Amino acid sequence: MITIYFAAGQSRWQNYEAPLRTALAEAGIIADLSPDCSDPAAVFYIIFAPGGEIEDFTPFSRCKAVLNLWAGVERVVANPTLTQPLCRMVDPALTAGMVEWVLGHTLRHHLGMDRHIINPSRHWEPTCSPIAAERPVTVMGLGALGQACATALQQVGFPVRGWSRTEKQIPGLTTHHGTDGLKAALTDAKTVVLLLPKTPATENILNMETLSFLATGAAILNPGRGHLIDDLALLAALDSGAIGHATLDVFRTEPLPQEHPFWSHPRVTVTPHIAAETRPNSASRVVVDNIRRGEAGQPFLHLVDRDRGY
Ligand code: NDP
Ligand code: OXD
Repeated sequence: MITIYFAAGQSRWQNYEAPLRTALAEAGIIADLSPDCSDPAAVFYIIFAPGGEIEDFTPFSRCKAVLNLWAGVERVVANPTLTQPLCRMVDPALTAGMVEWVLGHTLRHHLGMDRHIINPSRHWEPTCSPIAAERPVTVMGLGALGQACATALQQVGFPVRGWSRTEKQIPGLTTHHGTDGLKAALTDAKTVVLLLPKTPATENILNMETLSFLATGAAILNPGRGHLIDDLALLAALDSGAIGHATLDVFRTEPLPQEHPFWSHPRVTVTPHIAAETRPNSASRVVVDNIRRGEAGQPFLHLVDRDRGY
């Protein structure tokens, strides 16, 4: 019998208890799974989410892994008390959700859908949009989510460039990497999708200079993290028309404060950090697979590199 502490909050427990118990049973793992913990030293695995119960991991002296329900780890990765392996969420359903959000919002801007959806003056003006092949898209971040989105966009017909920290070769995509590759990745892009993690190196990656590399009127989609964009530089670029629209799902402060100019800007769409949710059924199978691996002495999947910060 192994002890698993669900330290991701009571409200999540409602949604996760049944799927986790099912996944454990399917994996043949007999476990004491609970959202309460009276003896931290008895815990073998912690299922974690930011804002949950644990700030100090020190008492969990026999814990084999901390299994984060979020893909992003910036709120736990630098915790100095965390010495156990940290695994992040790579969930097929979360990835599918992100692909759908990115495709949907890319196509909204590409097709100019707003012109017809919001047309109170009943203006009849047939226009012929360029096809996807004429509208280059750049995906910043080619990890689990970025690669899936880039590939889906490419399959729709967009010429897709990707940018990552290390060099990559991905069929159908033009790839760039590192600081030296940033300008080539962004130059003349009509749509930019940000799927980078929050680390010191990615802070303000879209700023006054890098925004100027994009095609005039480009659309920006940010489902990554708020700090990836210099907000003031973006607002200035939107005001001047250099950037046509920004669809933002993540912000430096969440919920986005009521007085923030993004709410009222005509060229900004705010979505409330819903681009891709971790889905309990599939996420439970991911978590349990890592527990199974830990018990079988196999390496954990989706391990976070603490030095890199993601
Ligand atoms: P991954 O860790 O799989 O991928 C991260 C990518 O970013 C990698 O390609 C990595 O490069 C690249 N990268 C990291 N640092 C740099 C850098 N300094 N310069 C260039 N590239 C860099 O993450 P995921 O794809 O799973 O998720 C990405 C982010 O999406 C999460 O961190 C989270 O912030 C956000 N997210 C948002 C959600 C939402 O609902 N809005 C839901 C889930 C996630 P390399 O491959 O070379 O290491
Ligand atoms: C995540 C997120 O990181 O929802 O999983 O942003």
